[in-house]
Amino acid sequence: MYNPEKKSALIPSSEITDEAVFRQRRTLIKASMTGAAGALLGYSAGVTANTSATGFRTSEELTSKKTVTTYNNFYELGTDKGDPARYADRLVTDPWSVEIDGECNKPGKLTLEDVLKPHDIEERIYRLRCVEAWSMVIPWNGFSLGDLLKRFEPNGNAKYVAFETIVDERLPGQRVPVLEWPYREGLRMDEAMHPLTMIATGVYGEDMPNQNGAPLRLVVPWKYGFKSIKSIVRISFTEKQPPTSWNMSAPHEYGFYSNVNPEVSHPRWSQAKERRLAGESKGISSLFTPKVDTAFLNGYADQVASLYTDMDLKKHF
Ligand SMILES: Nc1nc2c(c(=O)[nH]1)N[C@H]1C(S)=C(S)[C@@H](COP(=O)(O)O)O[C@H]1N2
Ligand SMILES: [Mo]
Repeated sequence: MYNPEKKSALIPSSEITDEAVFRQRRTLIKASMTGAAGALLGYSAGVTANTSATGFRTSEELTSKKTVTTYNNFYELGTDKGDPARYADRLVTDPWSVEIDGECNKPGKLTLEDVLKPHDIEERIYRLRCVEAWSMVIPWNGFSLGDLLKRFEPNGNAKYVAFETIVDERLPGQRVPVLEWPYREGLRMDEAMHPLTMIATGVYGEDMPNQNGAPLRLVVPWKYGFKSIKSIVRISFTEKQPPTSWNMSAPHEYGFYSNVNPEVSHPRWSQAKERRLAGESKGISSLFTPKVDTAFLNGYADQVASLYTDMDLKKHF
């Protein structure tokens, strides 16, 4: 089994920037003050600037609300990182409904209110690691996807869950065939039911901004960001592995699983490090955005590695 702690101890000291060392010390101080044992262990084990995330929170410095809401990927609104915020009002979220279909006993079309009403909203601080090698630490509001899925009573044939984003002629990005619309994503049933997998309805304690995927989106913290599909209008229980947008567009570059893995390079770049857009950093163009080691399963290995025992994650990338 791949051990991220071991790997981190092997990184030559020449790769440790002053900035990383500074941040490491600062986090150590923070961790010892709050008694965050997980963070402390993560740091003492090696030079990595990643702590392991325990439960629903990581103790790392939050990415600023400004960066979280202005540096986005949401191709329905455009491919530039600034487009989603720029064209946010083109996404109309009222009225909103979600269609549930496929292998379940209780399919149907639910209003947004019916989808959300029975669920208690809590805050979870998750890392989100984009396949483009930048990452953020984001305080989401929402609940476990599994609690929602159970309500529809998936049957014995339900092996996967598929998700679709809204299609609407008012969305400027959908006039361009960069991807085949609707945007689609999918999870294996056990991944979907894992308590870390989240339906987010807000960020920074406020309603979800349109550019972040209002009114409800997925957040799967141990997978590359593109799995966290925004503005969901359909959830389908399927027996076969469902088609997913990025895999359809470039199958040799983006697999179905897309678990964050520093050992498996993207064909065009390494995935071993990431630029952490923390604090007030303005986005990836900032020269001062520090690079940190990418952690196996984005630091959530203790919680989710058991989903992949006996699977070759180089083959199932
Ligand atoms: N519908 C839809 N969902 C999407 C995307 C998209 O283009 N369309 N981009 C994905 C990618 S690549 C990333 S990294 C995350 C970014 O989420 P954020 O903008 O809230 O940080 O959303 C994901 N969900
Ligand atoms: Mo991404």
